[in-house]
Amino acid sequence: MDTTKSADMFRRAGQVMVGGVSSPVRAFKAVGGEPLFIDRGRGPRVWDADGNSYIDYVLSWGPLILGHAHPAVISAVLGQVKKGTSFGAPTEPELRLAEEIRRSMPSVEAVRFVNSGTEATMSALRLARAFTSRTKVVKFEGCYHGHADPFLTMAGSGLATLDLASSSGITGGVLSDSITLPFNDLESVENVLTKDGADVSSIIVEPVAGNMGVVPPDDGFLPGLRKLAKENGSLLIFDEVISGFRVARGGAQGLFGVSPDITCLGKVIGGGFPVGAYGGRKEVMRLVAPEGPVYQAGTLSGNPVAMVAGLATLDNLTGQAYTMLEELSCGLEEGLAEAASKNSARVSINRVGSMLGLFFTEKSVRNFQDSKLSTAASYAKFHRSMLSRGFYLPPSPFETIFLSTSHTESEISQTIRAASTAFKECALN
Ligand code: HOZ
Repeated sequence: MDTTKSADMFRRAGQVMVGGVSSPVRAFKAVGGEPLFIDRGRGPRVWDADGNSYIDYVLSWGPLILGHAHPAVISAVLGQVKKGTSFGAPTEPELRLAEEIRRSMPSVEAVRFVNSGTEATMSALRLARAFTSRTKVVKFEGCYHGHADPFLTMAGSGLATLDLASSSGITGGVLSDSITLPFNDLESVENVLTKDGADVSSIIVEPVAGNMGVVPPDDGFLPGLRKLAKENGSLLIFDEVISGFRVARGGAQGLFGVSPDITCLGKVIGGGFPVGAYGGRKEVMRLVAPEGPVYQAGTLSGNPVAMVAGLATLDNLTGQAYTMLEELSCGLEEGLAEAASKNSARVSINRVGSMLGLFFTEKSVRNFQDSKLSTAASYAKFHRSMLSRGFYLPPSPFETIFLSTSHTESEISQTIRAASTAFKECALN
């Protein structure tokens, strides 16, 4: 496969962009080789700068649940662009998207749009602190809530990929307000609340963890968090930036029947444009300016182009679309498991809807420590082998394999066939 143009551009990018990329995981450090420069995408495929085509399972890290360049999204975006791209004033599309979110997620009685998941979680924590007049936050190892200071310890995604326990540049004071516990371990939450509960403003969790590979909540974990938070007078924050509108129309909270106090959203609700949102009970949200004293603002917040792209995406996420996604994703899970077993590759697969995590360990993965048992070298080898055959997987074992409604059984069976060979290569080493 000729990737000369990507290689040239990566060299040029290295001169003028930090690490040659705009976000660390994209640098391919965990899988070796160099990032591809992507030129275009359509449906389940992307094409790199050299014209090579790949079946895409990154999907812009989750937003593109309808696949690339979906006609309804493109037409909505073009229609809005012709009318104007940003007004810094209220628009009907943001109102309609807020109404749609409210309909799908009844816990979100009022919402505030921002520009990224990071802004959403950072603002949600500020709000929880204001509402409870408490400082500390309980969070979980391997969950990733964007790159605001309080969340950057023992986090998943890029930190896990680069094996960083935390980030430089964060004060000890900030970190001392964050309590990080093992995912799926209710007992540790109970212990912390017994000891420090009076200081705990909130418990934040990815209800389906998607930044340490995919790790579903154990039965009872989310309801347990709900109960403990309530008893302690803390707010429960669901970071549904990845899972919102992805694992079900009502997100993980709809799927598992647990209502948080605050929900953070992003990715799918922007249909491939920069977006974030946080929302929850009116009693909590009315503390946000201009109704209340918690300040938070943004020039491009509720940007109409992102809003119409999100609306077009949600319009196309029918019940049938979710059923189809479930069937396809189940087919991929089963096919990969069978291919691995036939080729003596020791893997464990987690899946919730169209989010799939592939771990090179036999142990079933329930938390960050388990996910770190996945052999990094095997994932890297598997990734390179798949890429060379035209399959674009996340360049880190600590990310999610995503499917879209544009993938079909044909792409799934091609993927399973290629994976079979790739697993064989991994098992030989
Ligand atoms: N926030 C993404 C991980 N869940 C990574 C995005 C990127 O590096 O582009």
